[in-house]
Amino acid sequence: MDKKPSVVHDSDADLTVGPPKRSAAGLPSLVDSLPRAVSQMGPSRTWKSLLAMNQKDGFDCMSCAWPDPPERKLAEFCENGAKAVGWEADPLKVPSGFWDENDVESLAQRSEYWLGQQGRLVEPVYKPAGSSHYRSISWDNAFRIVARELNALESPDEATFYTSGRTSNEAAFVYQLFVRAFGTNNLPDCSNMCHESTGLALGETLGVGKSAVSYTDFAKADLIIIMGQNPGTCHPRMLTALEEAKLAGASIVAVNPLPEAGLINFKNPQRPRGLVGKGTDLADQFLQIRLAGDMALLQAVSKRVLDAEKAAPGAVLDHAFIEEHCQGLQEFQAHIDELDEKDVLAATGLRTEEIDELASRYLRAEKVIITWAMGLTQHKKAVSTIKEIVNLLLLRGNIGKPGAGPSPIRGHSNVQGDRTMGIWEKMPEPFLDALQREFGFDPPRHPGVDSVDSIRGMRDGRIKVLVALGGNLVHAMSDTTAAEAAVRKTRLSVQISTKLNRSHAVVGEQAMILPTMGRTEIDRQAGGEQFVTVEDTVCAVHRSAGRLEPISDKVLSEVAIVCRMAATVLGDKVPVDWRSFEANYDSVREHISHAVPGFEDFNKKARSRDGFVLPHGPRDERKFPTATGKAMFTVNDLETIHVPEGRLLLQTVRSHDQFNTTTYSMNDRYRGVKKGRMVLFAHSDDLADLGLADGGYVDVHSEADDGVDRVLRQLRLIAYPTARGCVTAYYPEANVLVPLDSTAEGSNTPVSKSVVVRLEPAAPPG
Ligand SMILES: Nc1nc2c(c(=O)[nH]1)N[C@H]1C(S)=C(S)[C@@H](COP(=O)(O)OP(=O)(O)OC[C@H]3O[C@@H](n4cnc5c(=O)[nH]c(N)nc54)[C@H](O)[C@@H]3O)O[C@H]1N2
Ligand SMILES: Nc1nc2c(c(=O)[nH]1)N[C@H]1C(S)=C(S)[C@@H](COP(=O)(O)OP(=O)(O)OC[C@H]3O[C@@H](n4cnc5c(=O)[nH]c(N)nc54)[C@H](O)[C@@H]3O)O[C@H]1N2
Ligand code: SF4
Ligand SMILES: [Mo]
Repeated sequence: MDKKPSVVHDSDADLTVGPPKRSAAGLPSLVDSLPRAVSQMGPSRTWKSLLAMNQKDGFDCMSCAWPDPPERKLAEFCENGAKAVGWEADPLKVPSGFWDENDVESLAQRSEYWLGQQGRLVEPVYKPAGSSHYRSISWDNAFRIVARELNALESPDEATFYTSGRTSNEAAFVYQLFVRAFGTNNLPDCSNMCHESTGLALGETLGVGKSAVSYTDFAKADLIIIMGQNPGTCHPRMLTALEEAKLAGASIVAVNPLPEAGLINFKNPQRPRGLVGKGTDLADQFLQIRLAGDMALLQAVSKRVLDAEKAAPGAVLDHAFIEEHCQGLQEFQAHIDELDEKDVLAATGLRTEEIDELASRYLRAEKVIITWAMGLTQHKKAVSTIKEIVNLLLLRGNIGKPGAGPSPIRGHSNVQGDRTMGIWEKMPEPFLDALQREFGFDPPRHPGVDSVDSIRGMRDGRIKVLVALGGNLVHAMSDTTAAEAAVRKTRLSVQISTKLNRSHAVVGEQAMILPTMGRTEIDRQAGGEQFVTVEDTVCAVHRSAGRLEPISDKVLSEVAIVCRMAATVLGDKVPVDWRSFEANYDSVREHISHAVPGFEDFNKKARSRDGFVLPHGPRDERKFPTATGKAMFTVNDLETIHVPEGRLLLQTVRSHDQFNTTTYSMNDRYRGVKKGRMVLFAHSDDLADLGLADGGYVDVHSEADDGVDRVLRQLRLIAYPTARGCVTAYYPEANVLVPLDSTAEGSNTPVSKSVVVRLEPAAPPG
């Protein structure tokens, strides 16, 4: 077993627990975000950055992938966007003496919060083999070491190149080009742990793995169903779009084990009434579903729709649409006919009347949007569940018309764009062909490894070098203990980062940190000031240009780092002019415009104030680029998780004051928790059944069949209005409980939202 220190958590000595909130945003969000930003950045940086955020000539919010509305207000950001800017634009720098004072092992004993508070990284540092400390190094020497290690590998597949979804299109494109020219498709990304299940399910059934709606569709919908998503915290400005939809007559249904504040009521801080008034009640119906019950629910609603058609033939299904555009209805119908309502009620924990009500809302609506996020994608049957969303929508032609369609809501601000640019371990042949045409080298054709398989490869000694363009792989990954042991086995780990995190403390034999500029900063290169572009969750691409002076003249942009690394590693192996890419990002965009469909005239379109929307066959013309050319109904076998007596199902979620592995503060205002994260939300009746009490402490053991006892110790119990049988803890702390081999069928995404656990009483910490 690994003897190194395990993840350290901040003290919960001052933890307080109050009732959960019903409303999201309003005055508290402004009170919370602005003074915090001012104290972090100072007033001038705060206004310079916040007023430029999400404006047509400013920079794109680096927090989530929610789109900008067509018409912008003076202040077009939310509380959590302000927190993200404050975190990045913090003028504090990691001082040069820091590396002597803190060896790598001591950094591994610091919490994620502490690491993030040390300020911006401003110089490249390197830890040689056998040394306990990082030390300052020149950029040139840093790239030489990377080149030495990469070129010493027996095969390019012995290296893996991770990307987190904040990276711009331009940086992502040059990065994948470098990696493929080096000779591997090992391009795992955070999406492997995020919306991979979505891409696969939508790709197979509709031919395009992206949202089939536009921003303006929300206000045109009759019904919006929000499944497995917490927009009040994770996509706060989506609540504005939902409020607009609601005021235009839409009804809204929330499907979630937790009564998340934003789903129930929204006080729009952009409206005077929203600041002090009652707000808008958003959800017309709240289905408090059991974890992983959505597939059963969706099948049950489809069954009701099909039964209604039987009762009134010709009057319920959209026959014209199905005949012209779809395939597989009969098989689907035959399968759904067999659905047993008892299984549905057991899997969902819902009452028949609740499902009837949702079905009748669906039947009354002409235009339906279904949105989802991690509550659907991080389950064993995630891909099948999302295919059931497609089945339900296809029945009544709810795609390719205004106000209707499936709409996955993506996480990181440019995670979707990174994929479009080729960050994927299995990009399709036409993309690789285009690279070959454009750059004159033959990219490798065999698929690479994803995030989970990268960890397996490092664990088994097959992968010896890890390069990460952003992110915090060891702490975002499932099975923290296994992931950390794996990374520690590498020869070299390289992190390109803005701020410190656990992936700088849990490293290979040699380690390197390369500091980079963030979105808020002005990017000056030999060819003048540069801008980058990003793609949001509804396929809109637009430019982003920072307004603040860079934190230090020693940091480089991501594009510059990747280009210099590529030039040093590859020499003249491929005919690519990396220097011209770095000097002027127009030259990168010029290549993108030839290689990536939808980006023709990219340099011109990127300069238009409104940006542009990528083509999407199903959305625009009901054209489905699937294997059959039709939208596919699919047959998916229902499988309900067996939870043994006395056990519970655990999900891991984000608090209101974190961004993934970054902790902004120890609070989770909407859920009533202050100054602590080591908590477990559980239903009071489940606690009573187990002989446990609110305020008590438990050790949480996950029950996997590989015989490993994975445990998270001393969580404080909070009696909470969650679905019965379901408990909730915070990510990333609870990642220790998710076995590496527990992944979604097809997408290999860690199953972070349904882990069978056992609770054992424990002493309070301290
Ligand atoms: N402030 C902030 N914003 C963020 C992030 C952040 O960390 N902080 N992260 C970004 C990223 S990368 C992503 S991917 C998104 C994540 O956005 P979300 O997916 O909204 O985030 P989670 O906290 O994982 O919340 C999952 C939600 O799904 C519900 N849920 C869990 N399991 C089930 C289930 O089986 N069925 C149903 N119906 N519901 C379920 C949970 O109760 C919870 O409300 O947010 C992005 N935006
Ligand atoms: N148990 C559990 N595990 C999960 C999830 C879950 O819900 N539950 N969610 C999964 C999901 S949806 C995701 S997306 C992943 C997230 O996985 P990652 O994307 O790997 O993690 P982040 O915490 O977003 O990465 C934060 C780090 O990125 C760096 N950074 C910030 N801005 C920039 C920048 O502009 N450039 C560069 N180069 N670096 C920057 C900073 O150093 C920061 O510490 O985690 C996954 N893991
Ligand atoms: S909704 Fe998302 S992208 Fe928009 S300002 Fe808030 S955090 Fe940023
Ligand atoms: Mo994500």
